[in-house]
Amino acid sequence: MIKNFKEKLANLGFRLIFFSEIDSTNSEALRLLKKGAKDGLVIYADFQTKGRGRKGRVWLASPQSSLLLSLILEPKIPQNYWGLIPIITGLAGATAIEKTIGFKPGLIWPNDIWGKYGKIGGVLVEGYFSEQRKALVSGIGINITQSKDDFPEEIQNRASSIFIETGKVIERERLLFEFLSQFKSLRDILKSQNYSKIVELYSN
Ligand code: BTX
Repeated sequence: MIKNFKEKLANLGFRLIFFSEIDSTNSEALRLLKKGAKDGLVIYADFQTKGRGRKGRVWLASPQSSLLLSLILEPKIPQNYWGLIPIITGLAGATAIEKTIGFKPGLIWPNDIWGKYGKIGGVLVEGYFSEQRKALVSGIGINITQSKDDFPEEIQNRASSIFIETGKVIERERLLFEFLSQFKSLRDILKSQNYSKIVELYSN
């Protein structure tokens, strides 16, 4: 358990809403944006009944097995650089895994996190554009505790988890905190418009 968790998140510029079950954290983030939710809100869940991947695909994760969250973002950078948001989300995920457990996963462009035994994580970024506001929802799913048998048959040979890769179990809250810390650092680099630094970090 991380001490003063809420306060530490607030220092990073985030507020968190938790759901033990939700259809999809991205869908909830889009609904909350409609109701006026602001930059820095994190929608975090134990379980999704309709977790979404890209292009109408599904994201499958059994209860409490994974890090599942979406960030509401109103990026303060020119809109033609918003395409870097999926990149920094995936990079924050991969770096957080490395910092938490010492295992460095690979990143496959644009937004997949891979280990030796398959895909460990994925990123889904969606836009919210109304007359008044432009915002993004950046969602990430990272498989933490699953064994191969825990995945549905159709993805067993392609899906992996931190446990499968390392044989170790990590505390989800620690990964959550590390992910948000990494995301904040990368976002600060984006804000300073040092775009080449992002490309450099992504390529290493
Ligand atoms: P993607 O379209 O690249 O990957 C989806 C594909 O990956 C599926 O078609 C399936 O083959 C495979 N797959 C499904 N579940 C898993 C899994 N747990 N591990 C490995 N492979 C899997 C990647 O989409 C983007 C995923 C984003 C998920 C997050 S979770 C929090 C947020 N809320 C939400 O609904 N989506 C995002």
